[in-house]
Amino acid sequence: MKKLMTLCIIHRHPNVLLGMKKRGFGAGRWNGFGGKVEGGETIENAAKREMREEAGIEIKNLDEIGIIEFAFKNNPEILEVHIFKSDDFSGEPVESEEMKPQWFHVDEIPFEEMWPDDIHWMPLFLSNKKFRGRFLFDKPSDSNSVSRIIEKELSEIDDAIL
Ligand code: 8OG
Repeated sequence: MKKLMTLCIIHRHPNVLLGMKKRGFGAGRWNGFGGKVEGGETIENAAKREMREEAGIEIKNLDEIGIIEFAFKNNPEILEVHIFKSDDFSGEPVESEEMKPQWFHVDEIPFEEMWPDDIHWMPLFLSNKKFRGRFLFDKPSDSNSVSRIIEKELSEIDDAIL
């Protein structure tokens, strides 16, 4: 069973826009903005909608940079997360019920307070290299328990085939 998800990070060098997730899956962590793709919606439109809902900004243009599959041990569900980058938006990021946005310098990304896989693919993201990956975690993650990566595959891929 696969669940399609989006994750969008605004990158206006030397800063990136992250949000502190206030509730639900991944609460207590800094992350990009995103969520589930709904029926009848393109993945790109889902990414834009989530940015609007979670940070109050309107994305004009975005690029798909990576696709990562996440799985948790003893759970057949796979989260297929499509990772987008944008520097082209209107409006000012505002706090929503779900996220508290904040700009970070690329040298000060708070990896200790992020999903443990992010430190692996963020360098590719920041240097505009496209990638595909798969991470298996030992257990589902919530704000009270640390989950660890038990399998990791990550490769940079040709621009044309993402
Ligand atoms: O709708 P919901 O709030 O559950 O969406 C979860 C968000 O978290 C969605 O944007 C996808 C994203 N996400 C995962 N796993 C991981 C991960 O390992 N790293 C990062 N950075 N984001 C993730 O679902």
